[in-house]
Amino acid sequence: MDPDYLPFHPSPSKPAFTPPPGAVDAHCHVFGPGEVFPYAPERKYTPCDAPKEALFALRDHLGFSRNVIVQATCHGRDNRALLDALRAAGGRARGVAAVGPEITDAALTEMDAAGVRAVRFNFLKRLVDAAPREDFLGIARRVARLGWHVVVYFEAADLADLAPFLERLPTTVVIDHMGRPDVTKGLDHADFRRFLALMEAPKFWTKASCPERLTRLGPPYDDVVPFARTLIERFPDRVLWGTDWPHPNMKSHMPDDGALVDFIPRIAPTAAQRHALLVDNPKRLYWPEGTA
Ligand code: 0GY
Repeated sequence: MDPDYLPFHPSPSKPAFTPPPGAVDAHCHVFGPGEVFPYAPERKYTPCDAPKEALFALRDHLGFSRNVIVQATCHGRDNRALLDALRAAGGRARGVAAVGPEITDAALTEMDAAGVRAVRFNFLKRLVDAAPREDFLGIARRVARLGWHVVVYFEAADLADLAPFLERLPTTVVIDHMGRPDVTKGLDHADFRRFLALMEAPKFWTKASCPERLTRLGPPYDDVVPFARTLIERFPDRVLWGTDWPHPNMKSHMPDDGALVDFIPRIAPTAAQRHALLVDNPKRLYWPEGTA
């Protein structure tokens, strides 16, 4: 099956910015290879194969130490490619899985042993069919017992409807891609203000990721800088950063991952901010026991 969007960048540049030792790419994916780990029949897009070896090579090329690998919708609730990558990473990757209410406790325990530390609930209508929120709450209560957290993906316009549900979740909640603001509307728009208000509660975290998805101007993503800077300034201890490699569903342009790394000093201008964003924050959430 051919992919239905652009392939990932074949030769990302070496970034000018050197990440601090221990830096974590806290949002990336592995896809397939489809012949070994087939894509979900219910998927809404077919990705290019993006196997673990390519992800680990990119990690090293960009100067990162660790990855948080996030289950994407093209693999549905079949987490085998994710678990395979985690087991191969030698402790240098943690995972965010997608599960349904049918998941057994034994399967959750097995995932925990492989390095899964969270489940992801996806609310993007173009990516998934709607699922009952009570199911999500039940899953969250179960994984809370393992010390896991919840990662959520939604678009800014849906936050008003989702906020009461998010507030009921019993775990830390990490919100993908800054809650996907419409950057043309500016920082003062009601949607972004609502997002900032939600973030005031200490259980909410977010990822200053995906300028390539949020921009209307294209590289070097000037229109996204104020959003990411605002979040990092206001919530320095609760923001993560990730490449989003291999950038599923990118149809306008395919980012150079080296250029994405060079975006970091623009959104986190001080060394202290960058250390929190890239090392301390992800470590607290994904390697609280310490790293080798
Ligand atoms: C992302 C973004 C996207 C895809 C997925 O699970 C997914 O399929 O998250 C998207 O299309 O916006 O976070 O990688």
